[in-house]
Amino acid sequence: MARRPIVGGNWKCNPDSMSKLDELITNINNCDTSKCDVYVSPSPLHVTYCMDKVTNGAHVCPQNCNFKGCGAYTGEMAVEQMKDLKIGWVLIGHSERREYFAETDTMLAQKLKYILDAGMKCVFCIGEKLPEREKGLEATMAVCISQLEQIKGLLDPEKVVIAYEPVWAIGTGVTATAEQAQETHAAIRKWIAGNVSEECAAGIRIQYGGSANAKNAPELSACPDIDGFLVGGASLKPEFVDIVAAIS
Ligand code: G2H
Repeated sequence: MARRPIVGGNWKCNPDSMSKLDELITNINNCDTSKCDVYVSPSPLHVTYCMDKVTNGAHVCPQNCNFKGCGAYTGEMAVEQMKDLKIGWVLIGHSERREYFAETDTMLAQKLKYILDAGMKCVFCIGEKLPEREKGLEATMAVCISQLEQIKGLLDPEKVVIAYEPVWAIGTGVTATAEQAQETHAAIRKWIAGNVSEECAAGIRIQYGGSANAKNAPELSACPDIDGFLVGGASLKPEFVDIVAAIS
């Protein structure tokens, strides 16, 4: 089954000024979205500004959302608010959210159900840390499976994209080799085939994230089970356009 590639730029808690934000938005608007879905995940403060300024069909995809609707949830963003702003995608489960904000698999399953029930789409991040990677694929997959187990009933290729991001590769400049990434993507897909359905496994898009850049994107994007990238550091640079072009 042909899967349309998808590349996201996760700006994390950047940039530190509106003038730099304008430069980043120009970069997004320079991406060719004709053969590839593109999304950008800005800081919450910048989401509505980006909604107004992104003009090339790229989606604005907040980096997080609440686990239930509007109300007394200080500091949170409800998907009802996002829908009202015509936002269609939200990203959850990033390792930085898991690590620094104590997001658990149970909470993330609750968030994903809430997002999908509201009619929105989701990029759901998973990935192992260095000790598991050093033990090999079986230990790596044990982590990925534990992060997928509670959401397997919610996996729908039309509505959910998985971002496989090995934590040891995030922001370190150490990228998974094409062999490591392909092997893990294929194993995730095989697990979905056995635990959800063959159809879901064939259709669901799995992005690679972790020090992806314009240099390594061509080799990674040639792998049959890699359907795009979730890009952090390199999405803050002009080369993001080249990463999108590499997989288109
Ligand atoms: C992983 C990735 C984007 P980077 O966090 O989500 O960041 O490309 O900087 O490793």
